[in-house]
This record gives sequence, C-alpha cells and structure tokens, in this order.
Amino acid sequence: MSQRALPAKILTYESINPHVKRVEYAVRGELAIRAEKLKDELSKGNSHNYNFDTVVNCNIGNPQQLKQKPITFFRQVASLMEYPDLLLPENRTQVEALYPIDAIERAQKLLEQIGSVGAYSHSQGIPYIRNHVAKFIEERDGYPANPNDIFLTQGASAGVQNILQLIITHSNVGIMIPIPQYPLYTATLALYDAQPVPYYLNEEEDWGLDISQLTSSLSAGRSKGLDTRALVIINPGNPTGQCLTEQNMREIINFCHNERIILLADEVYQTNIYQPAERPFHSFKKVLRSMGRKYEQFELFSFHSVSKGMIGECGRRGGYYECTNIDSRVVEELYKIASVSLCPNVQGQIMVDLMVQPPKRSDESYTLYQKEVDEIYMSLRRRSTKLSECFNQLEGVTCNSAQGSMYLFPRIRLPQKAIEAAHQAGKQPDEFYCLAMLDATGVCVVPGSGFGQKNGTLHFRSTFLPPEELFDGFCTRLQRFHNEFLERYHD
Ligand code: DCS
Repeated sequence: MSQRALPAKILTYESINPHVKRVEYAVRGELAIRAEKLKDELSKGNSHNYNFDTVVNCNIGNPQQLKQKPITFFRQVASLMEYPDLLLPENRTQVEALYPIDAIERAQKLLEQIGSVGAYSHSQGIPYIRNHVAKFIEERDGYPANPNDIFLTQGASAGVQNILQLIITHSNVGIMIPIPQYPLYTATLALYDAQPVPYYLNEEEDWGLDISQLTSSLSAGRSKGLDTRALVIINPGNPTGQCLTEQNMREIINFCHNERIILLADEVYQTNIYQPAERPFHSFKKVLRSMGRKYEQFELFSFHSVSKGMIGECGRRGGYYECTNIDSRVVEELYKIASVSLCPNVQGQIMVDLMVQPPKRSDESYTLYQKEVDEIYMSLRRRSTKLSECFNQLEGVTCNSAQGSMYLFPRIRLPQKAIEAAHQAGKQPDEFYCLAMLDATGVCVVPGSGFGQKNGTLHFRSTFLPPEELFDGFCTRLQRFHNEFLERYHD
C-alpha cells in the first residue's frame, strides 16, 4: 500500500493561521532589515563600500536608540526599585550621597505598595499607581476619573490590541482608521480578521480631519455591508503630526454619537506639541465631558504611553488606557482578558507612575527634571523645523510642519522612469526611492505605502529624532542623493 508522504513539519508557512500571514508592519519592514545589514557591514569595517559611516534610524520613534538621555529622576527611582537593598539602613549614607532625597522617598513608597518588582502585580495594574493615573487625568482635564476604569498595559500597543479584540465580533466588522495611519491598526485588524474602513486626512489642510470624510467613509463601508463599530483617531497624528482643534473634536464626537460608533483615542503624543498656542492638545475625555449630559453614555477608550513625550522609555513597555462610559460588565471582561496575561510588567507600571507624578516644584529633583524635559522639548521642536525645511528644499518635495508627534510625512513626486524602474524591480515607487536613499545616505525612513496614502501620491515618513549635530551632514547627503536620483531617472 502506498503511503502519501507527509510534510516533515506540522507547522509550515501554508498551515499557520492565515490572519498572521496578512499582518504587515512597515516600521520594522524591509527598509529596517536592510538598515540592520548595512550596520553590520559598517561594523565589520567595510565602510569604504559606502558614502557614509553610520546608519541613521529615522524609521522608528525610538528616542533612546538615537541617544536621547533618559530622565534622571525616573532612572534613579527605577534603579532603587530594582535593587532595594540599597535602601537598607547600613547603605543609607552612601545612597544619600548618590540619590536625591525625593527619589529615595518615592522608591520607598513604591516599595511599600508594590513589594518586589519581580512579583506579579494586580492584573489591571497596581491600584496605587492607577490612583495616580486617575489624579493625573483629573488635573489634566478638570473632570473626575475613576481608577477602576484605568488599565495599565505593556505600552499603548497592548491596550489597543485588547480593545480591538473586544470590539471585533465577526469578520464583517469595520473599524474606521485614518489614512495615513500607524500600522499597529491595520496589523491588528488583519490579525483579528476585521475590515479597515479608511478615512483620508487632508494633506492640503495640514493633514486636518474633515468631517465630510468620515461621513463618506462610513457610507462606503456600509455599502460594502460592513458593520462599522469603532473609529480610531490618532491625535497628535502619526505619521502626519497634526493636532486637532477642539471644535473638530466636538464634531467627531457628535458624528460617533449619531452613528453609534465607539471612539478609540490614541493620545500617546499628547505632550509632543510644537505649536502650543495655536494647536494645544485637548484630550477627547475632556472635550466629551465639556459637551454635557447629552453625551453621558458616549463610549470612549483613551490610550497613553511612556514611550513618547520627553520620556521615550519605549523599552520599558509601559502605558495605560482609560474606559469612559463603558458598561461595567464589559470592564469586568476586560479585567478577565488582562488577567489571562497575569499583569503588565512592573517596571513599566513604575514608569507610568513617574510619568503621571513627576517631581513637584518643591522637590529636590524638580530643577534637574524640568531642565531635562525642557531641553528635549526645545531640541525636538528645533529638529522638526530644521528637517521640514530640509525636505521642502528638495525638488518636487513638499512637507507640512509638525504640529505634534515625532514625524514628518513629506510628499515626493518621482519621474515616470523611476516609477517604471520600481515596478520592474517589483517594488512600490516610494519603497524604491527609500531603498535608494538608504543605500546612498545611510538614512533609513519608511515608505508612505506602509501607512497608506491617497492613490496617486507618494510619501515617506521620517522621525526628527536623530541628534541635532547630525542634521547638517544629513541634509547635505539627502540633497545630493535626491538630485542624483532625479537626474538618473529624468523623463
Ligand atoms: N500609538 C501610536 C500612534 C504610536 O505611534 C505608537 C508607537 C503606539 C501607539 C505604541 O507605542 P507603545 O506600545 O510603545 O506605547 N509608535 C511606533 C512608531 O511609529 N514608531 O515607533 C513605534
């Protein structure tokens, strides 16, 4: 009897979950992989093959990878939490010589509440820290917050994934997402088998959000038979950097209210605001509360993170989400989901505590803390302007300034010959351009196609996080590359 040969492996590319295969995440995609290879080459001393001796990662909003220094007070507390024997009486004199008294006191209080950072904590997040988060939200917004509605998470990513998982009940569920968007959203929708319902941001209006876009996008989704249940807003935007006006936010809330749509407000860049007078940050929670009783059942999830702002503690994986007007039985189910993963990592939770309760004016650490935050902020603002000026000088490139966040999303216009060459190479034209830029300059950016863009337009996303001293050289190299590229593919 002939036996059919079985594949050697049970788990093959063909046999895994097809939803996993549909996931795409450009921020760590082909460009980033090529950049790692180049770094490896350079570290082996092969720099003579290239026009540059360092690779600059502008592909990811990861400030400390690009030498941003951590906030001293935060690391002081974290280090005492990591090694609490430093707080024993016999070490006191030495520790007081090294650490300011408020860092010591903060660590002592946290230790009393938490115990060892090596122990699992409450699944929803340490209650003491959730109280601080609620207080922070109350002070930011001027409206009450309930610690029981707050979930501490492994970065904002884990929170977004949990909430989308909760909302997606079948494969015809539609989730409204901005285009361009941060690919966490399309990736998670692919994973949980739901359908993106794209709405387009308006590049000509500084990437503003036009309510008529929401209406037409919703009807387009409905005409495809989609059950659209939620709307994602990224404010300030990634990759587009826009910051919504309060009036616009009211319109969005009103739209969701009329259409019975849940709002997901991704507010991880809430302190990365570069035009604070014209475009201050408002949280959706605050705007919602200011709209009165009519909206008292309005369902909102808001996300925040320690990865962004002036903190940039991406590797700590700390964040939280707040549930507003969510049915208590649904919150219980979210607790159950959180408990399946036991708890968010404890050092990440501590970082959230420090973010929401930084040193106060009367504390010993205040002056240094404020100086560090101000320096990072001013430098980010300068860098955002310098880089957008640099992009705007390139032929055929236009770039809006960043009202917030850490990114610029310039539009590029490529000659037809370059577009044909890209297709011949099996690449998207923006990807082709970005790969050529990486090979010529060592600067790694992400093609616009990874975020979505209006048909017929091409972009790339660059962070403005590299250290300031690299900027001039960086712009000169970019200029040279761009001119050569245009010349090579001249129509
Ligand atoms: N939401 C937005 C809008 C983000 O930009 C990011 C990270 C996250 C959520 C998730 O962050 P954490 O899980 O670390 O809290 N931004 C990615 C990016 O575009 N570059 O770096 C990471």
